[in-house]
Amino acid sequence: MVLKSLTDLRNIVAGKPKKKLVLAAAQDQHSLGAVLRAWQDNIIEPILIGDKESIQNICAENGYNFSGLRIIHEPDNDMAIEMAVRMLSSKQADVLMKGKVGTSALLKAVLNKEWGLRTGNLLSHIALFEVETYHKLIAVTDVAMNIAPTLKDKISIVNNSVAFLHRLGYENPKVAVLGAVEMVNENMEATLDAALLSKMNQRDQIKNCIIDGPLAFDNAISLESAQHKGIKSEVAGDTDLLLMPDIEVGNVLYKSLVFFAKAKVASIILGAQVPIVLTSRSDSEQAKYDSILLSAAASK
Ligand code: COD
Repeated sequence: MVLKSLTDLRNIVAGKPKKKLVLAAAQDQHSLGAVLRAWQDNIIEPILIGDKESIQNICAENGYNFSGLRIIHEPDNDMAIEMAVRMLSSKQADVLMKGKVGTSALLKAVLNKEWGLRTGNLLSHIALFEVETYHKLIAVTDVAMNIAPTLKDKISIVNNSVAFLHRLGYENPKVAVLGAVEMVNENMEATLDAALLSKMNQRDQIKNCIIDGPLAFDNAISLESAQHKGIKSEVAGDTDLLLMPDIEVGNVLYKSLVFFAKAKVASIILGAQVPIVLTSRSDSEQAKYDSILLSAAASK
């Protein structure tokens, strides 16, 4: 099975018990709007931690119905993050979501050695895009957490992503490892890593997926473009997952898809004890809602 649209996630969520989601530093309009909509739609049971008065004011100003909502008053953002993370590490909830705080502040708390949400695995970010010009959803990793992944990190990022896609119903996802060119160039490290990952996949060192690379972006997503260059590949033109060489390339692709191609997106952090919804401030309320849906679909 492959997913064609983000609304397909609803079918996956429909068969699962409702998840408890903790929103840290909840005084953020788009996050609150998305969380309350997901609550209404019976996808999650929210717990809000943050400045109670601001939360209530935002709800009142935007006409959000907040009666019966669980709000824990903690006006200090660092304390709110810590309380939220501790609630998850002590198994009182199922999903963590970032509210009005910086990405790295939340990630540092998640990585806290004493009370964080580490598992011993590398944590990585994955985004699922619905782009009008592509025939199915396309996943992109890592555009937000690992800054300059080594080959070892890339193996973990692929493994995290493939396990996640399996949970969504994919049997053998097709993984394109991106470079600037499709030939191995000893001066371009991304192409060397790509070739090694492909070989490791052929030798069953990385399982349950088909990896090919290096592939330039056009070859990865367009069969015509790959054929034009004479590339023979099971992945080219039918990629399920794009592996980025680093965070800059990933972040620029993410923003280009959203702002130029008007793509819809949902994203989460994988590899921690629980899924983490970590959308950026520029993401729309719809993207936050779809990310909540994705976190519920990804939860066991
Ligand atoms: N998975 C598991 N453990 C990790 C990871 C990871 N991805 N990254 C770091 N750690 C562990 C390290 O092993 C170490 O034990 C500890 O955490 C601290 O590691 P540092 O010193 O390398 O990392 P930090 O704390 O300086 O930074 C970690 C961040 C995740 C905050 C950092 O990598 C970061 O800022 N990433 C980019 C976040 C960002 O700005 N995204 C915005 C794009 S929208």
